[in-house]
Amino acid sequence: MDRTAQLTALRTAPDIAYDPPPDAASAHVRAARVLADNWTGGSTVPARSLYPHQWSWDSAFIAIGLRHVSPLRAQTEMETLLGAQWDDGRIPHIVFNPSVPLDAYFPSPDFWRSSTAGRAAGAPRTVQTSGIVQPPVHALAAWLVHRADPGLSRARGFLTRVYPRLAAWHRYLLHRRDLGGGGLASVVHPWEQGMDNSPAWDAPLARVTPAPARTFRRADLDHGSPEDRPTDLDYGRYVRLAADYRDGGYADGGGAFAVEDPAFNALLIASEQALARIARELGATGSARQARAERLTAALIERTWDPARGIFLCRDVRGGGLIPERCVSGLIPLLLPTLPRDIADRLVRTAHGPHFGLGGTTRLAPSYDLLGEAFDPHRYWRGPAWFNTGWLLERGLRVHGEHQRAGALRAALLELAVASDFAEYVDPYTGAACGATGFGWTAALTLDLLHDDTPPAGGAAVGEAGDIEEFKGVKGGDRG
Ligand code: 9WN
Repeated sequence: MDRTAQLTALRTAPDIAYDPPPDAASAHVRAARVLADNWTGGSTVPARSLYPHQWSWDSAFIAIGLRHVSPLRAQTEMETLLGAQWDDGRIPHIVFNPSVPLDAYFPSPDFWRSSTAGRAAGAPRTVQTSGIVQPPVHALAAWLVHRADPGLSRARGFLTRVYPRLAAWHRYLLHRRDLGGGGLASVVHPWEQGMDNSPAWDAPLARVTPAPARTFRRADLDHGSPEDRPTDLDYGRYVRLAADYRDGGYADGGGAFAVEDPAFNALLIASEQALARIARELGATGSARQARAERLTAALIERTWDPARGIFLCRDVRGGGLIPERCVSGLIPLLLPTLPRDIADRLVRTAHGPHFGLGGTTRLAPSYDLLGEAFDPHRYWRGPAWFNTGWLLERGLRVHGEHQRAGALRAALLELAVASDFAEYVDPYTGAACGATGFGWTAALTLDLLHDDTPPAGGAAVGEAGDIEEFKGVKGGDRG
């Protein structure tokens, strides 16, 4: 065991609260074990060696799976993350574990200097965090966690406590991050969108002067192969953007990089719909939130839908214009039940066509266009398939009544997650494992897929009425 793993090791092995099948090698037990191994007492690390702290959207996905194992731990996961929220509403993308050595991950707390450089923006004093954000999956996760055990949730006042924080988070994104002026939230760093090395960033990043390689030391290369990870030049640009943001006190508005991303905004919309449900559970009407979700959906279509390509694109707010790269983020709006039917149908066709190969040449949807110039089946976010995007697409297919295709995708996700030992990502053609194994959201979303007992193919099923109905929102229509 390396030093980081020792320091973050479990104090006590948590119980598995649900009733797993007796076969210790079953997918349920193996996935639950990953989450147990990655649990640090208040949250779950994405991967012990490569990512030894708490990550924002990882924690949301992890909570979605963890709720089937321990609703209490799932609530705690969210509460720990929200405990590190800044006064301006932002939820930082990393919450650092103080017992992990500084050199275990770069950029470390002494790079971000949140409690000093972030003071004006209201960074917490007692916990060290990064200063950027990640996709807003949190309200959706909180609602799904609540639904796993409403009695426990009500007894602990879970929603009552998290709702104001989630509302402040959305306010931050909608007001401070509307850098394009069209109603959508912009990301100000590739790490914020979560698909760090996507070819969609190449053009906007080209304007950024890289920080010299000698000024930082990459810890990711201690664990991952350089051919699979972003290049030093990419890292130099990531560092420059983050350092400039920090040196400006994490104030929003003036940075060199600002992009409206369809997945980030689709997740904001899905979470706004979830906040409407939380508001209703707490006795309010939620109607203003539902109306806002509909306005955001209209803005998403107006600003990022490309009818000719049949996919949503990223909009480069600084360079002005759509970035003509087909990335999996452009398929994610399928998860929105309120998407017009013709757009949903086009997205389904694009996902199953030559650019993403679902149901044909690929096992899982690649992160980037199979026919794109920058495609590489192994390099970070430039081709490999991730399980969180697969899970979102599976839900999107089901929400839009594509049960057979959703069933096929679900079966592939489950098979490859287990066969790859819950890999961080896989080769989209072969399913071969890449990156870390024992990866948090891969295990968690496996549990979520296993928990849903919808038959792999066929019409709407009895077991489906729960989460998917909740996910659909007011206007959702099942075409199954
Ligand atoms: C930077 C933790 C995170 C994920 C991201 C993924 C990767 C970090 C990195 O790991 O990003 O945040 O060091 O590359 O791209 O989606 O949240 O799992």
